Amino acid sequence: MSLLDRIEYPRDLRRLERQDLEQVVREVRERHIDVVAQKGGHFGASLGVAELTVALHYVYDTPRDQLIWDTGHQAYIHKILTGRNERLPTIRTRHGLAPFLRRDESEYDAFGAGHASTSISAAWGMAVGRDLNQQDFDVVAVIGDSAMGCGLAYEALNNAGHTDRDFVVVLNDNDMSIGPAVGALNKYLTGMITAPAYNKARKLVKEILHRTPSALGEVMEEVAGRLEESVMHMLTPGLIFEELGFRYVGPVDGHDIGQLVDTFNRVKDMKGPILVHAITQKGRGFAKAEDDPWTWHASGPFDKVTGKGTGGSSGLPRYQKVFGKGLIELADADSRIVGITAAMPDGTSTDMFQEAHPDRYFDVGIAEGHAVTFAAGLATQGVKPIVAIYSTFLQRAFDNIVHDVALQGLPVVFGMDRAGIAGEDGPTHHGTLDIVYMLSIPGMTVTAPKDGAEMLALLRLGTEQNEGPWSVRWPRDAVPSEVPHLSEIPDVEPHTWEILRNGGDLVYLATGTMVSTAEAAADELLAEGTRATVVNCRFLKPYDRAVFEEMVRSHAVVVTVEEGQVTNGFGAYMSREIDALELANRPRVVTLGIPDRFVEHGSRAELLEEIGLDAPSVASAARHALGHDTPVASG
Ligand SMILES: Cc1ncc(C[n+]2csc(CCOP(=O)(O)OP(=O)(O)O)c2C)c(N)n1
Repeated sequence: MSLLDRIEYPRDLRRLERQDLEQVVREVRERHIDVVAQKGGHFGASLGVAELTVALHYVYDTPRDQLIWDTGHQAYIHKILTGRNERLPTIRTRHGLAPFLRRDESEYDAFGAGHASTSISAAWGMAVGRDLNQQDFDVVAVIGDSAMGCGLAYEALNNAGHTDRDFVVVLNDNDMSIGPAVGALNKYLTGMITAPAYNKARKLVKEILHRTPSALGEVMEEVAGRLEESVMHMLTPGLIFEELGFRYVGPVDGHDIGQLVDTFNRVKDMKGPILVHAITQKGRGFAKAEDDPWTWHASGPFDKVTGKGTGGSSGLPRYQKVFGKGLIELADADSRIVGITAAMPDGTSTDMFQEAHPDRYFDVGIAEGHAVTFAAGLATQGVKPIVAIYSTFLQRAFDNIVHDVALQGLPVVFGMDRAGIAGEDGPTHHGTLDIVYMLSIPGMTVTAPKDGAEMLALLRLGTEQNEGPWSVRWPRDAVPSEVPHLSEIPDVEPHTWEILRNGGDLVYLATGTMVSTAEAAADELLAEGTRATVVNCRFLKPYDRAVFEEMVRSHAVVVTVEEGQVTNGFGAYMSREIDALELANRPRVVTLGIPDRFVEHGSRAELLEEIGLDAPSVASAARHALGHDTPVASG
């Protein structure tokens, strides 16, 4: 029987002897590798924190002590040790374990996660709440070095430092984001630790201080120890945290389970805000991931021996790749174009652009708000920034878009990837709100292409105009048809819609991905003798006034379809515009979109069907509006 078989919850782990922990670490790593090899999922980060996870649950009395993991992509081993080992293979599948952390999934998930850099703020709130409630437990946040580069983390450190509240932050420093870690903090942390001068100095201090004859006894040993700690603080990366009012502990070897257990036991007895700096290696224990942690941040199913992917892929490229290639083509043609990403070079395919135009590529780290205001600054200088950020992460930058870009009428182009249902990554990653928030901003041009070629045409048009901000959204999906080279893609006339077919019984005003869905629904209806008009509403705002009026005046039923929140979305906007026409015969308006609730994780197809955005549901909504519902057979 393996040790892991005896561990269902951390209390079982805490019953083991210290010398057993190394074996536990080996077994949880093996389990994690097995499951991700079979099912796919986030990979390298959990391998890197295997020792940390075991040590934290061993030393701290979880769930009474609150453990807050930042982002949650590194929490597979935490899930293994907290009652979810058996269900781990269901992770990221519909009705299975959540991809990240959720308070309603386990009492061991002290705080929900999915977006980066929230852990210190949340943990600080918990520590203050604990003190207000006069309770007594430990609060420990674990944050990666890239997440530590986000402004939110510093707002929290700034708030928490120089207080006397007990509170621990563990900095998991693996020198990686999803791709290479960027920025000055990263250089500072790794520069200090890897500099030969630092290691030499550290050795020297140790030697000098401990050379004192042991005859002087334990007192001198202790004094020497303390002196060593103080001198080290001046030499280690701890200085920055010490200045912020944290007691710095480290750097500790994050793969030495004994050292980690000792450190956390010591930290448990210390008072005030403490920062433990653990050095780890992303992908640890799986050679291919150690060698190439970027590729192995997340993976589809793979062969454990060869590392080769075992999942299939469709023939057509993904939108993100079409964007990456198109961005290069746009920049080839216009030297003022630059590309910006916020720590998602491969997720947005801006890594392709980096290779082609390294001097015009900017990875700002996990700093979406900064990315947007930085782009605004560039735009004041006549540079043409294309900011590529996932729809869900751009939520963070709402005020930057409003205050720094739109209010100043600056021509910044926003490329929003993963717009709509993001599939297996679940509610933290679905891009359900961008239509709503972009529509609400005065002066923002809001567009949604029906395919890859139109996406590039809209991006090109965005970079050619000088009037103000411009947004283009695309899904986490393959494009529906081949995409030619940019030079062969016809121009799109500004603010125009495209009538794809004329029916007469009803009109679908469809946006983005929902254009092909509406066409499929129209095919279904046609087979029953119902003729639908389908309009590609690629400009959501400003919209095509002429076609809009023509459609609204000539159809008794208008069905809007969007892959975004239906509350305050495109349909709501159109409905209001229809009201404003004050027609004697106002058409019946049906608005289809993502319902007013958080949608769980699952495949895109499963979820679109669940929320009524698949072709049969879109057809049946029209049928219902026309009063053509087929009677349900009874009996
Ligand atoms: C606000 C936000 N932006 C971007 C991401 C995408 N993302 C997930 S993990 C990650 C890298 C995290 O790096 P680090 O914090 O160092 O943890 P590691 O993976 O190295 O353990 C990024 C950029 C996110 N989850 N949230």
